[in-house]
Amino acid sequence: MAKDKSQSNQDNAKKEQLDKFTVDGKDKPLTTRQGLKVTDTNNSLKAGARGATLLEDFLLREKIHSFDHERIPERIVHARGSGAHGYFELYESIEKYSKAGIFTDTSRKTPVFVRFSTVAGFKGSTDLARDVRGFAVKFYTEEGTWDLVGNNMPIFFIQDAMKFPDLVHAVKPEPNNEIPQAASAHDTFYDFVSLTPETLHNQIWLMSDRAIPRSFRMMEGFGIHTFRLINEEGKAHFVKFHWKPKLGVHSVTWDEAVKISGADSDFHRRDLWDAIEAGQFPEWELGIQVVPEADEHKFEFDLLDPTKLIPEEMVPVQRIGRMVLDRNPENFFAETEQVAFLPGSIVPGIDFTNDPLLQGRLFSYRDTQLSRLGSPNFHQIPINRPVAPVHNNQRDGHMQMDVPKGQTAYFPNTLGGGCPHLSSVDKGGFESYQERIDAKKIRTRSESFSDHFSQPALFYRSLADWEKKHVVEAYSFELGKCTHKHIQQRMLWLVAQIDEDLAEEVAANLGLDIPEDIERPINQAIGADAKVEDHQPGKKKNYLDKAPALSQANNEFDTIATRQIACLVGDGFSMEDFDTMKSALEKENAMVKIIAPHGGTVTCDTDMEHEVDASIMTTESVLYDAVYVPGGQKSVDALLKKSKFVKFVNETFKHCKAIAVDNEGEQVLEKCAFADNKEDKAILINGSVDDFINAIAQHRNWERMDKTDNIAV
Ligand code: HDE
Repeated sequence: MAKDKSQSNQDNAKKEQLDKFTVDGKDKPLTTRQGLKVTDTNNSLKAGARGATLLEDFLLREKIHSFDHERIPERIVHARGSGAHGYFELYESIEKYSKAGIFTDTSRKTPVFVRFSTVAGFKGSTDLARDVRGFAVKFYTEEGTWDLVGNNMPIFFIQDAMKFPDLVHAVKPEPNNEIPQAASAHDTFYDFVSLTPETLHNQIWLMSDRAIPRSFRMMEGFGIHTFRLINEEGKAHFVKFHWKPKLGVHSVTWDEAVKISGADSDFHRRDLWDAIEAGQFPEWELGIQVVPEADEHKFEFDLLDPTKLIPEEMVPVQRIGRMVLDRNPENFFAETEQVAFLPGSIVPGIDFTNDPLLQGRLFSYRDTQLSRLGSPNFHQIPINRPVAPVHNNQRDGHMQMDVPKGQTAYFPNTLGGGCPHLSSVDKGGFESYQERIDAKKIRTRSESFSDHFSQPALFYRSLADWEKKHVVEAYSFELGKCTHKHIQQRMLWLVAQIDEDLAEEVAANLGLDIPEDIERPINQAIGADAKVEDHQPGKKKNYLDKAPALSQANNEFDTIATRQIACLVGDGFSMEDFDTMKSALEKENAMVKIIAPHGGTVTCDTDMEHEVDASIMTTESVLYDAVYVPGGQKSVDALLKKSKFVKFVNETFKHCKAIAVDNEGEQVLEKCAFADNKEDKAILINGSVDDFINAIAQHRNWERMDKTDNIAV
């Protein structure tokens, strides 16, 4: 039953709700928190102009007191994040799988708030850390809030919530000196990883380009755990959730990541903000992999094991709807910082499984909000308020914002007319899926969870050569930062179980041998009495030669929308060259930025003034996706006077990006270290604009990679 979308009262239900709490000081007098108008907020009340400040000064005390308490604890993990508002809409009802309104009503535009994050770094750390990215989505549905709190990688490091504090303590800065910040490349992390082979799958993803995305807008998202969808008849299907970005999945190189961290540590945050402000709304499709309950044991891995993915080649991803982010928050703290995601927030039609990691998360998130936001009433903070009505008998606590009416706050009651009343399942009441459980109480790990090598090996096999090279370099960097040889060697042995060639290349870079064998860690942490030999990872299996969907080489390369193109010019540049290129790029929604020897304006050869976006002193090539140098002798002479322009182009080459020059612009290439490499398909000399656009859409020309090692920048 599809109604006209413009009539949907959910269209901006969350926005309308937030608007009621939004405060705007424009054209208003400054007041105290009690509403008293203020005449002076620059000087405290004193006895004489130079004299002692008076305790009486309630204006000073209120201002300072509020300031003293501005900070709240940052998230223990995922502290650094960026958020945006948007909506989700469904293509076609999937009622055969789920009865959730969001999955059956195609007329709805469900409001969402999304927060992307890094995991290990503190709140002020760099966006470009090598790390997993959080991808948390809050759906404000008519039946209650559903939080899909995922990551940009489809698997997790550990299989059981019990190990989460150990994992996080190992990767966070070391406790004695709080070093290093936002980095996994240190001893404690690899000490833990090398003793915990279940981490190896997520670990190799962490070594891949997925860990250094070009943009939040160019990342996939995954719910990771297997969940359940429940239909109207109460029948369940297993499901994995995927987010597929419209702009494709793209990353930067490690050399760029390191340099971006210095040039603009807010790179991802700014990129998301700017794209939305420019009306280039990021978009993802929601995909589901559905497995009938009867097929639960049909796979060579356990569906409940969060260190395993279901290859898309075995169970295809069905794209069922799309999410668009179209509005930046009004206030970072009120919205992005105070948003509280709870994997336990689900709606009828969606349910959990017994994945032991998911089960632990159901407790942790609500718990952590109490210390982070300070009160069980955190759901009343505007960003966290459901758009579905809320009525219950939970009362009081710090910062109660609502004023619950009536004499009763208990159930059952007669004095309150039995209200708020219960709902039957057919009136939308939630009922847990009635899974049959008949088991012994036992503290252990299922044998079916013990295969730790097959999927990391499948992942590595599925990568393109350039991606494999990046993985080798990442392991070499990370393990090279470890200062204990026994940790490096244990890691080399484990990596060799995944792929011997990979381990050999890393070992050569470290100047170490791969040990024949190592003192085996206990695979499954089952206590002091465990026999080491009984708890080793299973033998590597090969149930699929390659899974092409795991490689970034096999994704969308058909758009240059929002790509940043640096146009290097000085006074006197050719307006004809510039204008032709700029209009063609902007037609494809790319962003053309003028980089000049100075700030202010530059004048082209038709005497028109153009606003400079950045002077060469304030910017770096790593912040752009491609470079263009138009003709104009005077302009090129000005560029060649500042060596940073040549460095800029050399670096663009090194990072395998597209380069175009027209007419006199070619003289800049002549000064570059790759001047004898101009045959490259992503270097356009007086070439066609379409070829340049296509080269940018390809993201990088990785065929160039072997020629970049000797470019010293
Ligand atoms: Fe989280 N995680 N996590 N996590 N997680 C938190 O909750 C936790 C896990 C994820 O933008 C915390 O509100 C445990 C997997 C995201 O606000 C905390 C376990 C996945 C975010 C917590 C996991 C995630 C968090 C810290 C193992 C991907 C940021 C602050 C059992 C499916 C949400 C907070 C945001 C945040 C606990 C494992 C994703 C401490 C115990 C697996 C995206 O509660």
